[in-house]
Parts: sequence; structure tokens; C-alpha cells
Amino acid sequence: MTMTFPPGFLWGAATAAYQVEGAAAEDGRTPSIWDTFARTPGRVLGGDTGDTATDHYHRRREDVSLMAELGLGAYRFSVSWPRVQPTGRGPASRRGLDFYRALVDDLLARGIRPVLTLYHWDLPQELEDAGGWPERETAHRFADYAHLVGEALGDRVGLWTTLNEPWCSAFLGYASGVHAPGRTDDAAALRAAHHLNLAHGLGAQALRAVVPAGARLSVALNPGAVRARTPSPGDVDAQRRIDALSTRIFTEPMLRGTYPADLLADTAAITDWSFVLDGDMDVIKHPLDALGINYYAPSVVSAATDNRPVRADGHGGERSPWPGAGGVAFHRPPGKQTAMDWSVDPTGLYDLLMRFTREAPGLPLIVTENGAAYDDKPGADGTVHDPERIAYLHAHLEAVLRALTDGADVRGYFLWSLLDNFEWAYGYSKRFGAVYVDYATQARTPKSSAHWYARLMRTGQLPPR
Ligand code: IFM
Repeated sequence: MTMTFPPGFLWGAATAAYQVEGAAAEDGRTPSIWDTFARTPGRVLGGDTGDTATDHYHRRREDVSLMAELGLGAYRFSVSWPRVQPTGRGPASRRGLDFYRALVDDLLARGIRPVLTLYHWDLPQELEDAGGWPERETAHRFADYAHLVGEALGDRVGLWTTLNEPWCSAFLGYASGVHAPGRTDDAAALRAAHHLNLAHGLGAQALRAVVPAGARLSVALNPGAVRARTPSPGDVDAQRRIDALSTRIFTEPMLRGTYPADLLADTAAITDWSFVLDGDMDVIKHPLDALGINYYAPSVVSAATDNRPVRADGHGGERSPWPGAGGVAFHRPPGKQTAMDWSVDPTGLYDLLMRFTREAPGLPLIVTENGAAYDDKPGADGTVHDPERIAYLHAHLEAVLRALTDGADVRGYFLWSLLDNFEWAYGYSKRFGAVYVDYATQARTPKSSAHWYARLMRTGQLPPR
């Protein structure tokens, strides 16, 4: 197997607005659902919030210089909706858009391609107060927001992503409630999933109308690499149910314009899906130029007699994020785990790349997120050694090469994350960055993985292990 990535392969790193920007109340930005959630006692570990985060809003130039020094070919970032359209409606905030204009200009000046995600979980609080994603209106508001950002940056951004991981928005946000807005209503979560799909389609239409013809549109999903614990019919059926709720609920509408029949049957006691209106599926099936795949770890499931909201990592809280899945148990796979308690298993990434090569022939794939959290600490000399992260990245990039060899059209890879940052309900306790952030001083120190990744980006050559 070749250890060399194809010429033109896009190398990058990713972040998201609420996780890195800070400046939560500056220049007209209003609260998003994550500001509200993080300020609610007990929701985020240690009471952490994104108020300051990694202060990227003020350290933009320094961070872009760091990216250039590392040799990033592309930077995947998200736009904060409440920063550019503070009420979620109406005209754009000039000051909000100016930040992203400056960021994109700085990136282009250093030869780094901007890859822009419109929605990475920070819904303006006003839209949640009006009902949030369970309301159809939110999808229309998203299309207006997409239009505003497309109009402002369409001339300079070549690759656009509508939504990041809509599964998390719908099911962690509205079913288990471990993410903002913290609601626990299964019917609302299924409505949210449909309205996120609709927002994707309407947003793609709105972008297409304003960005140049050459701009590429994508979505970043976190499809499940779900395995049955045993080949028994019960475990295989558990796998099918979780696959429907984690993956096919988004990919079937987006790629084929239908909801899977088994999903509708599994959830029939919760909803009749009458919120799906005539014409919605055609909108959702808007042509894509690339499919973004975010991958961290596989899940192992079995049939269970109760509906335990087990982690390991079915991402449960007090309640399960799997409406209609019935009794499914999640199991910790054997082998190494990261600091998230997620298993290290690159075969899940290979399987997903091959699955979408089969299911979406001709659609280019991009690994839009992949990475691992470890308990990194600076040594006495101030350097940060993270050999476990290098091993994780190496193994997953080997899986990408294997998929390329086997015919997958993988166009790029984005390490999650450029910087240590606010890891949602875990606050700052989990470090995913290739660059260490000292939150007391905001000093950035590239970890050994950053140097390793820089060499890889420069040579396109995966070194032997
Ligand atoms: O930090 C998140 C990111 O925001 C979305 N994908 C998974 C990452 C790690 O949990």
C-alpha cells in the first residue's frame, strides 16, 4: 500500500466559533443557545463557558500566522450566527461580518484555503425562544442567514458546509439534553432532525443563488460506525436501529430524498412525521459537491431489555439520545481509549469511507474532523509531547490511504482540532488540539503532533510507524 497522499490532497485543521472565539458579548454579538446553556449551573463541567474560550476573536492574526508556520493548506472554521445576525432575523451585523472578512483575507494572504461552516451548534437564543429547531420557521431563518454570509464571503470562500453534525444538534440538544438547548423531548428531537435537514437544503439553495458557480457546497455529518456486538438477530437489529437514527436519517434525505422506512416504523409511536411537508424532500436532496465525514470512534451495540441511556459512548445523560431505538445497550469496545473514553479504532473510518463510496458514487469525500483528546501537559522545558495523538492520527491516516487505494475519492483531511478549546459539556477539561493552549495566559504551544502533522502536510508522505 502506498504511504503517499495524492497530489492536491487538502490538508487542514478545524475549529468552531463557540469553541474558540470568545468575545461573547462584543461587537453586537448576542447569546446563542450555548451561552445560555453554559451559564446554567450543572450543564457544563466546572461551570466553564465560551465567554473567553481561546480568545481567537482577538488573536486572529497570531492564529493565522501559526497556521501558516505549520503549513496548513486549509482552515475549517464556523461562523457564529448570533455574531453576524444577532437576532437570528433581519439584516447582517457589519461588525460581525467584518471579523470573518478579515479572517478570510488573512487566510488567503497566507495561501490557506478557508473552509466555512455556517452552523456549528450556536443557534441565536432568540430563535430557540421562538421554538428552536423543532419549529419549521428556524429552517427558513437559516436560509436567510446562509444568504447573508454567502453574499458577504462568496467571492473568497471556495468550500462551504451548511451544518456540522446535525445529529448532535437534534438528539443531544433535544432528546438527551446533554447539549444546548438541553431539552428532553423525543418528538421535538425528531422534528428538529427534519428541520435541520430542511435547513441544509434551503441553506444550500440560498448559497447556490449567491456564490460563484465554482464554489463547492457540502455538509459535515458524523455518521455512526455502528457494530453489532454479536451476530445474533437482536444485536443486528440494534445495529440497524442505531444506524437509522445516527446516519440514514440524514444521508437518505440528503442523498436520495427519502426517509428510511425502518426509521419511520421505529419512531411511529413517537411521531407520525406529519411535519414533513410536500416538496421538503426535493429541497433536502439539493446536489452536493462533497460529503464531509467527521469520525472519532465506532460504537458497539446490542439488544437490551431496558432503554438504558448508557454512555460508552451512546452519548447519554439521564436520558437516551436515541428516540424510538427501543432497548439498545452501548458497549465499550476493547483496546485503547482516548481521554473521552472513545476507543481508538481506525477501521471505523475506513468502513465509513468505503460505505459512502458505495452509497454515493461520484461524490467526493472529505474527512472534515478526526482527532483525539488526551491529558496533555507541558513538560519542565515547556514542550508538550503527545505521542498517543501522533499514534492516533497515524493510524487514522493509514485508514484514509487504505480507502484511497481501494477506490474511495477522499479529497482532504482536517485534524480536529487546531487548538485546545471548549469541548462542549466537558468545558476545557478535554484537550483535542494539536496546539496546546494555556488558558491562563492564552499562550499557544504546538505539541509534538503539530510538528508531526506539519511534516506530513509538507511531504504528503505518511512516515513508517
Ligand atoms: O469538539 C467536537 C466538535 O465540535 C464536533 N465534533 C466532535 C468534536 C469532539 O467532540
